This record gives sequence, structure tokens and C-alpha cells, in this order.
Amino acid sequence: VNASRVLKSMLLIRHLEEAMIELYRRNQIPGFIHPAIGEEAVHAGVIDQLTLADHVIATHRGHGQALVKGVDPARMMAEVLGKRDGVLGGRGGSLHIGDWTVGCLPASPLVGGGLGVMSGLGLAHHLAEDGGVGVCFFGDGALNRGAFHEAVNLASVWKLPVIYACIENGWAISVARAKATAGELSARAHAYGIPGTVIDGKDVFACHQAAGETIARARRGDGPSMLFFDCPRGYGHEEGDNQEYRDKAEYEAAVQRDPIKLAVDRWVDSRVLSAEEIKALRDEVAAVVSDAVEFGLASNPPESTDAFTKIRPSETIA
Ligand SMILES: Cc1ncc(C[n+]2csc(CCOP(=O)(O)OP(=O)(O)O)c2C)c(N)n1
Ligand SMILES: [Mg+2]
Repeated sequence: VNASRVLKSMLLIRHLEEAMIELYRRNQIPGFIHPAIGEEAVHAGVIDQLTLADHVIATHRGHGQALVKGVDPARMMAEVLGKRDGVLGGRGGSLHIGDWTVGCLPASPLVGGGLGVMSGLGLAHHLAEDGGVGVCFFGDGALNRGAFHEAVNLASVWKLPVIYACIENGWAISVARAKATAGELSARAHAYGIPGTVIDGKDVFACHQAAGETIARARRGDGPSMLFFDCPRGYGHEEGDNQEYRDKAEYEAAVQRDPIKLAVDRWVDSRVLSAEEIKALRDEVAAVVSDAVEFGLASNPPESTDAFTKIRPSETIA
């Protein structure tokens, strides 16, 4: 694991989202935001191993996934604020975050909406024989959608280079996983003849290693895999969710294991990073975040006269 690069990714996700939360509370952000606080190790550990030519499709909780894939933080912030300098011209916002030019497809806010799309992209990489892979992130709520079974079944039959990365945070809004999802998680993968492994989603080293193996397998042409990142939700479903439906002790246990703190402690203990190096990374990230906020706030909303442009495949977005 490249410690400074991976830590920088995790810090950037955390602090850019904290800045979004603050702006949201000041009513600056239209719609909803779904922070991924506590999921940073999954995003950083997995996507760190992809190239620009590989693809990711993010979820409704996708800022971190998009940031690590290479979406520009300032243009992401402008997008979330609904401004014309956003990655999608301010038309998509948080729930569609992405940027084709860095291999991050605009997110599907439909639960499980990315699964079929990514199997299609896997087919494109397979037919092009370009060695590229796709990673489809999705939540445990998507495990029970018909689209999940269709997408994974065909990917297995056709040996497509796709990693299905389930972020299992224990909840789908206010529905606990145990109330909605039957059986063992890994059985969902084994049913389609592909590997399915449960990983500690708060441990960036474990995330990195498991993803590395599945990415290598996909690149070799040995087909798809599924990873289940066990990552108890340490935040509300969306900003503003007071989580009245949740048991306090269960919530507190989820918050307790902070992936950033766990990684920092390990790097410091093993002398991979010094306290000074970590401070320098924190300062660097803080500057990127404050520039992103400034850029986003200074940008203007889209022109109404632009509403019917850039809606056809032949027209580039933003
Ligand atoms: C098809 C569909 N049904 C319902 C919703 C409303 N919805 C938004 S997020 C969500 C829960 C998703 O849970 P999960 O997939 O576990 O992801 P998490 O929010 O836990 O990250 C639901 C039901 C939706 N967006 N799409
Ligand atoms: Mg969930």
C-alpha cells in the first residue's frame, strides 16, 4: 500500500464531505447528500489500484468513489452546489456524481442502478480486449433487486472483467439488513459461480489486498468477483437523518472503528509515516478542500437557456 497516497485519498474524502455537510446545513446544497463517513477505506483501498482506463460507477453515496477515481474536488464541489462549473455543468448534483473523462460514470441514484450498466461496460472492455476492468459499487440494499441477479449472472457466463463491490453498512435507509436480506452474503456470489469474500471494510489494508486479487483475476480474463465490505454505518442515511430508528449502542459501535484512525495508528506504529508527514498531508488536503469550497461558491448556476443542450450522446457534457 502506498501509505501517503492512500491516506491522502481517505483524508480528502472525509474532509470534502465534512465541508459539504457544513454547506448543506447552511442550505447551500439543493437536494440530498449521503455522506460516506466511515467508508473511506473501501473507496481508497479499492480504487487506488485502478488505472485511468478502468471504470467505476458510484452509488448515491459516491463522492469518495468519484474522488479516488480522479474527479476534480473543486468541480465536484461546484456540481454538488448545482453550479455551471461542476463536472456535469451543475445538472446532476451529488446523486449523479461522476466524470466520463476519468472513467467515473455518473452515478445512478437508483438502488442497484449501476449493476447492469457496469456489466455492459465489462462487456465493452472484454470485446475491446483492452485489459480494462470495471468496479461497480453498490449497497446491501441492492442485493435484493432483480437487476443484481441479471447483471451478475451474465457477467459470470461471459467472464466479464467486473468487480462487484458491495458496501455492506447494515442499513438501507431505516431497514436493517437482517430484516430484508436472507442467507449468507457470499452465497449470493457462489450462486453464480464466482468468488465472493467478506472483508473488513474499515481496514484499508484488507480492502486493498482483496481488491488487488480480484482486479488481477479480472485482468487475466478469469471473470468477475464479488467483494462484501463489512462497514457498519457510522452516520445517518442522508445528512439530516436523526436515526431515531436505530439502537444507540449499535450506532456507537459502528462509529467507534474509524478507518482513518486505524490506518494512521498502524502507519505510525510501524514507522511507515511520521507525525510530520501526516500533518503535511492533512495541511495539503485542507488547502484542497478550502479551494474547492471557494471555487464552488464563486461559480454561477447554469443558464436556463442551456437546459436543452448537452443532452444527446453526441454532445459532450460540461
Ligand atoms: C430503486 C430504488 N428504490 C428505492 C430508492 C430509495 N432509496 C435511496 S437510498 C436507499 C437505500 C439504499 O441502501 P443501500 O443499497 O444499502 O445503500 P446505503 O444507503 O446503505 O449506502 C433507498 C431505498 C431508490 N433510490 N431506488
Ligand atoms: Mg446499506
